[in-house]
Parts: sequence; C-alpha cells; structure tokens
Amino acid sequence: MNLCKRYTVFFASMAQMLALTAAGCGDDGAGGGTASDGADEVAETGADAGGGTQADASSGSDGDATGSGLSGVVATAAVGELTGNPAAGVADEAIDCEQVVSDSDCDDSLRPIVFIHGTFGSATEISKPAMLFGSNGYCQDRFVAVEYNSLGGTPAADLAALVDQVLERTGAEQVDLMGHSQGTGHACTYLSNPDNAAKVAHYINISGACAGNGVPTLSLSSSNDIGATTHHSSGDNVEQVTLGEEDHVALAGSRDAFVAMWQYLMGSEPEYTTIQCGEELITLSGKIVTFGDNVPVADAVADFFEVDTLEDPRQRPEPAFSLAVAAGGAFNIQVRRGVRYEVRVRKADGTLLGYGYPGPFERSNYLARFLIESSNPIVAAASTAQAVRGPDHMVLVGRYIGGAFRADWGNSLKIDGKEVLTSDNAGRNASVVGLFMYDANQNGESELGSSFAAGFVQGTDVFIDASEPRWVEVEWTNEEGQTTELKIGNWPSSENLSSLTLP
Ligand SMILES: [Ca+2]
Repeated sequence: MNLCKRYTVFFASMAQMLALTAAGCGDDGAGGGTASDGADEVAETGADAGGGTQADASSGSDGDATGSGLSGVVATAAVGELTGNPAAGVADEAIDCEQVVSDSDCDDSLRPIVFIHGTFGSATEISKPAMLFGSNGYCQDRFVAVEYNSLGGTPAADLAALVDQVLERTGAEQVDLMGHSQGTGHACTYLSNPDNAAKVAHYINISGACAGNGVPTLSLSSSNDIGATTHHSSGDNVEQVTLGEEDHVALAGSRDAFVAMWQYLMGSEPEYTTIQCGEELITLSGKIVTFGDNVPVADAVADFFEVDTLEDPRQRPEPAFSLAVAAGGAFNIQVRRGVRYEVRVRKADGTLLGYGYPGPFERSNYLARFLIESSNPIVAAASTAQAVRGPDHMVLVGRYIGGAFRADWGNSLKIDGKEVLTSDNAGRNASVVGLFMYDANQNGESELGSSFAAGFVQGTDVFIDASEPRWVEVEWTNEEGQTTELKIGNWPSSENLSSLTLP
C-alpha cells in the first residue's frame, strides 16, 4: 500500500499515475490512506474539507430551496455572509428554458446519494449527474460529496461522518454510495465494516476494483476507460455496465453514465437526459477550495458580476453581490438562473485569488466548486506552477463538468474564434480535467500541442493577449452538441489565473 501512497505523493509521471488509478489504488489505496507518514497536513485538510461542511451547506436551505421567489428574502437562506441582492440583476437570460423542473417539487422519499471523488477530483465530477438527477425530480440537496486531498489523503473519517449526517438530516434509513477511480478504494474501506455496509443500499463502482463487500453494486466502466480497456469489479452482487465512448472522467459525468446510474438506482428510465431549467432563482451551494487538494479557503470572498452589464473588460464597478464564505469555505445562496456571471475570488483583506467564469446556471447546483490555486508544493508542481506567466498574456484553466476534454468526441473549445482542442491536448485517452492554456514559449502565438502533462492535468500553448484590456470570446460545445458562449476579461497572468467551468 505504500507503493500506492508513494506514487501518489511523488507523482512520478502521468503513466504511473494512470496505472495507479487504473488499479483503483484498489483496496491498497484506501489502506494507504491509513499510513501515518505525511498525514498531518492531510488529516487537517480532511477535517476542514469534511463532508459535514457540505451537508451543513445543504441543510442551510432545507425545506424551501426556491420558495422565496424574486422578492428578496434570499439572505435568510444563505450560508456565508451576503452583501447585495442576487435577485436584483438586470441581464437577460443566456439560456432557453422551455420548461421548469422545480426543486420544490422534488421527491424527498428517495435515498440520499454520497459520492467520493478520485485523483485531482472534487464534487465537480459528479455535479452534472446530480443536476440530471434533479431534472428528474430527485432532491439535489440529498446528493452530497466528501472531499479530501487526493494526493495521499484519506476521506475515511469524513465519509463515515457524512453518511451519518445525511441520514440524520433526511431521515432516510440507507444511502446509495458512489466511488470514482481512487474513490472506489476508499468506498471499499468504508464498506469493509459491516456496520457501515448496512447503511448502504447500493454501491456504484465507477472505474475501480471495489465489488461492494456484498452490497448490491453497479460496476460502471467503458471500453475507452484507462488503457482503452474496462476496469470493472465483479461478483454475484455486481452488475456490470460497459459504455462505449466514455473516458475515465466521463464515466462519472456523462449523460449515459447518469442514465446507467438512474436505471440501476431507480429501476426505471429517466424522463430527461438533459439538464432541465430550475426556477428563476436557483440554489448555488458549495465551497471555495484549492485545486487538487481541496483545502477550503476560510476567509474567501466571492464577488459576483453580471458580465453582460459590464462595459470595461477590466474595470469593475461594485459587484452585483458579494459572498463571504462560512466556516469550511462553504456557501449557499440563491442566484438568478441563466445569467453569465463573473466570480472574482479574493481574501477578506482584498488579496486577489482569481477570476472564475461558470457557464450560466440552468438549475440548482449543490455541488458547486470555485477552485483557486493550491499552495501545496506537490499539487502546484504538477499543475499551476507549470504555467508560464507574464503581464501580457493570460493563463486560463478550463474544466468540463461532464468529463475530460475530448477533441475526438465532438468537444470544441474556441478562444477568440480559434479551436483549441486537439488530439495532443484533448485526446481520446488523455483524461484531462484541468486544461491549462497559456503562451508556453512566450512567442505571442498559439502552437497548441502539449506543453506539460501530469495525470489528469494538461498544458497547451494558447496565447491570449493581455497587453491591452479586451474581452476574450469563449465558445464551448460538448459532446451532446450543447453550446455555451462566455465573455471573459483578459486578466494578466502575472496577477492571477482565470478559470472556466464549462457545462
Ligand atoms: Ca506560443
């Protein structure tokens, strides 16, 4: 098990990381988490990032997620300190809503779902299926996730606490458990205790070796999983579903992965396989955490701007509203559906942490994450420290909530009208969850290609001129053909990183 831990911590190469993950870090991976060396920081991180925080955040709006309408009682439901009124915006909706599936009509008889992410992951990986569950009448505040430092940490204690907490909050007798990649090993450690297994009605094993320790299990993999082969568990209690196109990341986030999850848990076909709009005010609940090791930023403030009301690419008026996060980096607010927001994340003392550009929110998201740079040297060395910075160009980090970036699967990401995704930086088996776009060779041109690759994180040479203020046009199309257009400020990378969270 130390091999697993060592590989994880020292992050020797992408190939090793992928090999490690393909093995699921297996039972050993979870065992590795119990090793004590280097666990101090991890333990602290785990406690701070505890699943309890997420459940706390969700419970902040228990009972009436959308009932407040547009009349401005928003602050009463907030977790974190809210300044301004998110309902008072003026921008037109950037999405079409043919109909509404309201949070308040959800079926609160369905079991809670608890998710454990994999390496370099967070709750983000399951946020799209969670919204699809919500689009089919599932109460999204019951879909929770435990987070941990995926480079050597363990969620064991927080996972146990979160399961108990969500059972108590909802009154349910059992949860359904999902583990992804490295998270399958952690799931198996949890389920190895019969008292824990008794609390789990179903286990969904997303690309890993955990057979659920007797719990009815769906093993979900793909012929395009790591190494272009399946990674299933097996047993009398295990039903295997093998998808065709999904990469290792998409197995947690794609439409067909959701359909398989729904069919297994509900015993029926989902009514909708695309995200349906929520009410005009939707709940945005989640955390501000660091990329990779999921450390909450306790004193963070998120300033929200409506992009379509801004005039200057860089000069900012007073924010439409601001949110100082609560303990554990948590927030829970209601914001307007369909608005293109810019989220400026800073410390309470004003120190700028970065700009985030999420796609316009279609419906509530209880697993929202705003990611900022990690100060963990191992994480930084494998990600943010790789990016070349300067006053005249941007560093832009892209994430897609439905899976990895895939040029071969119809994904398209255009920056200023020019396609960025290629077989080099968004290949069929690359499993890229964090695409770092920057002028790697500082020549003022975009060469694309691969400027660095480290398990699930990829750099590519994209020159985004920041010498003079201007708007950068972003056009994203996912494999379902859904297109999202964003407009972002060209912030110099010498000052901060900017990020896209693409639907
Ligand atoms: Ca270049």
